[in-house]
This record gives sequence, C-alpha cells and structure tokens, in this order.
Amino acid sequence: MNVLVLGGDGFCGWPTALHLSARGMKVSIVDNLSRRRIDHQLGTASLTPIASMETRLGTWHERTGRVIEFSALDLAHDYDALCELLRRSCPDAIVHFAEQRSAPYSMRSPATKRYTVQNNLAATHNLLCALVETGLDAHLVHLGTMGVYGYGGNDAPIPEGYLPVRIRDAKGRWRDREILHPTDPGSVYHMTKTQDQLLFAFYNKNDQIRVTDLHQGIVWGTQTAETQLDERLINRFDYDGDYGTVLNRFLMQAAVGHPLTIHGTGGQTRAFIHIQDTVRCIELALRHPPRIGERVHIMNQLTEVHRVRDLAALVAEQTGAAMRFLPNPRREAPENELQVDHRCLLDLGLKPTTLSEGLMQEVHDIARRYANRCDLRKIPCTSRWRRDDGETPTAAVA
Ligand code: NAD
Ligand code: USQ
Repeated sequence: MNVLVLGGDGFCGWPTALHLSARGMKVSIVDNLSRRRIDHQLGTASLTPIASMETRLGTWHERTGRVIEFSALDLAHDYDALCELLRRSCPDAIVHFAEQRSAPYSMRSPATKRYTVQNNLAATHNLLCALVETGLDAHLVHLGTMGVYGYGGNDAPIPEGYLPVRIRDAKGRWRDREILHPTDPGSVYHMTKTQDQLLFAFYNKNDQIRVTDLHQGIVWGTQTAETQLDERLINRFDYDGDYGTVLNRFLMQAAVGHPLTIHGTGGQTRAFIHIQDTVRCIELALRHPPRIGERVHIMNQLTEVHRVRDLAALVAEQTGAAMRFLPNPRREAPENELQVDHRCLLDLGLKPTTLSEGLMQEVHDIARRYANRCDLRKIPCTSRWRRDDGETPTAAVA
C-alpha cells in the first residue's frame, strides 16, 4: 500500500509513519514543521531530544534499509503543490494528522484562535478539494477527537459517530434515521474538528470521497516498537502547559519532583489510548477502507476511560509524587461520567494496551532520563478560556 502521512513529523504521525513503513508499506511524509516552530515561539521543547527530519529519515534507512520520503508542504497554503504531489505519488491512502491540536494553544489569544481555525479548516478542505480536482480515489483516514461529542455520556454510551433517532413524518408516522451525533466542542481546537466532520460528510456525499474519521481519546506514552530502535528515532514528549496532555504530564511531573497539577476537582473523565495502540488502529483503519459510495466510517479510538483525579492518585501512589488541586484554567464540566462505544476497532482486531501493563513505569523512566531538559517554568497551564478568568500571556503564531 502506498500511503501519504500528513503531519508525519508530529507526536502521532512520526510513529505511525515508522509503523506502516516497517510493515512494508510505501510511506511518504508531508509536514510544514509548524509544530517545531510553535515550540520555539512558546519557548519550550519536547522533553525528549527529537532529531531533524533529515536525521530521522536517514537513521530509519540506516537501521532498516527502508526509505520514507518527505515533502515540506503547508496543506493550508500550498494547494497547487498538494495537487502536484497527489498526481505524482498516486497514494492508495492518506492519513491526515496535520492540524493544530492543542486546546489550550487554540484558546491562548485571538491570534492563536484564528490560526487554529484557518490552519485546520483550510488544511482539511484543501485536501478534500485536491482529491476531487486530481480525481484520485485514495482512502482518507483522519484523526478526529472524542472532544467532538463533548464528554457527557452520563445516561447512555456515546455511539460511534452516528446517533439513531426517531422522528415523525408528515403523516405522523414514526421514521428511524441515523444522524451525525450532535457536537459539543469545548475549545476552538475541538470546534475545528466538529467542522471537519461536515466537510467529510459533504465531500463523501457529493464526490464519493472515501473517509474514515477516527475519534481519538487522549494519547499517552511516547515510544513505539520502531521509535525505540535508535535514540535518533525517538518520539516527541510534550510536557508544557499547552501541548502536554494530562497523563504524560503527571508522569513527567512525578519524575522531576513537581506536584501533580490537577485542574479543579479532577472530576473530568476522559478517554485514553497508548501511542502503540494509536499506530495499530491506523493500520487497521487503512486495511479496512469503506467502499465507494459508503458513508463516512466513524470509529471511536480509545482503549479505556479514566477520571483525572484517579489518574493523579495512581501516579502519586506509584511514585510518591504530591498532588496539587489548582483553579481550572478551562471552562469545562467539573465532574462528568463517560461511557463510550468503541467496538469497531476491537472488532477489527485491536488488542488494547492498558495502564496496568507496566507502560506507566516506562514513560516515567523516559521522563527521568531526560529530566535535565525540563524547564519547570513551562509546566503551568497559562492559557485561559475566558479573558475575565485572568491574564493569558500571548504568543505569536506559526
Ligand atoms: P502534533 O502537533 O504533534 O502533530 C501534528 C503535525 O502536523 C505537526 O508535525 C505539524 O507540524 C503538522 N502540521 C500542522 N499543520 C500543518 C499544515 N497546515 N501543513 C502541514 N503540516 C501541518 O499533533 P499529534 O499529537 O501528533 O496529533 C495528530 C492528530 O491527532 C491531530 O489532528 C490531533 O487533533 C489528533 N489527536 C491527537 C491526540 C493526542 O493526544 N495527541 C488525541 C486525539 C486526536
Ligand atoms: N488537565 C489537568 N491537569 C493538567 C492538564 C490537563 O487536570 O495538567 C485536565 C484538563 O483540564 C482536561 C483533561 O485533563 O479536563 C484533559 O486535558 P488534556 O490536555 O490531556 O487533553 P485535551 O485538551 O482534551 O486534548 C488532548 C489532545 C487533543 C485531543 C484530545 C482528545 O491535545 O489533540 O483531541 O486530547 S479528547 O480529550 O478525548 O477530546
């Protein structure tokens, strides 16, 4: 299979590119390296020392004999170059990770709100438009988010994308329909993902573009089988207040002796998946494409559900770290239950990796190994959801 990995320099994209290449697929990465620039603008860096793209790809070739190509291209701006790339490479499938993915960054300032909307929506729309213009029948696998639904599955499980509803027709008879699940985004970033869904639905209906949208939970961990082969292949590890996600932050905070930063009561319940399972899920999605004319496949990509304060307690118990309850910088429900249907990927063969499998220790060990690279000043979450919630230091955009 010939696969383009858009956003292949990022936290999920890099290990995915290696995983697919290791399975004999022909892989090409597209990335504008904006994530590295944002780190620079925020004055932070991955906890792990990530190599340049040139070194990453050279090392992969040296260690495995396999070649991954790279195109430096901005999907939101380089439309003609994207069409040219599609015509030249004729991929069977495209994995689309290339968006600004931090909720706090998207809420940081008017500039970062506008950047997130312009970047994410233009990237997704350019891609769909380019598929139509070039006439290429490639399967598009997109990384969406559980956050499109909101996190309110208190009474019934959140289904996989489509909600069965019953409505009355003109003659008063009940009719069964399936509609896209109503959206309830909690940040400008999550809002862009809800809009991506409409773009997919339209291009699927109008142009028969084949799409799988993977609504992923919070990814934790850092290494996969392939990124562990050589230190120059190491994956990024975000720990800062904008890009660091909750479980990796707690494990890293424990490693550097920082109290665990729990927002509010820590009653927020979220879906989680380990990075090794992320790459497996993407392979499964690629191997099971929708047929031409089929509606968008939507699968919930997670393996378990946890409450933030329970995760903090688990990390504290394992490491002896202190816990600190902080005023929540976000506007979100202080407590929620979460039930999610995620049978699709299990039915395709996913064998879930869970927190209990020793991997928390592995992440903690990596964080300890690179603890000297941590800038403690970058740990607090300084982005505020509303201006009257306090000052948010602003930042330039990529
Ligand atoms: P990331 O920021 O590490 O990677 C995204 C990559 O896309 C970066 O390398 C960036 O340079 C590139 N990119 C962004 N805009 C681009 C553009 N216009 N043109 C070309 N390249 C561009 O993010 P990630 O954690 O790897 O997430 C990848 C995808 O998975 C995102 O779409 C995100 O919404 C989704 N996701 C991530 C998580 C998570 O916990 N990390 C959870 C659920 C969903
Ligand atoms: N939180 C803390 N302490 C921290 C950091 C976060 O209590 O130090 C809390 C947050 O307030 C929130 C929860 O933990 O309630 C999750 O925050 P997060 O930063 O781990 O995750 P989130 O902002 O939701 O975003 C991440 C990814 C995003 C992806 C999303 C999946 O950055 O790209 O879409 O997870 S989901 O959460 O399922 O929508």
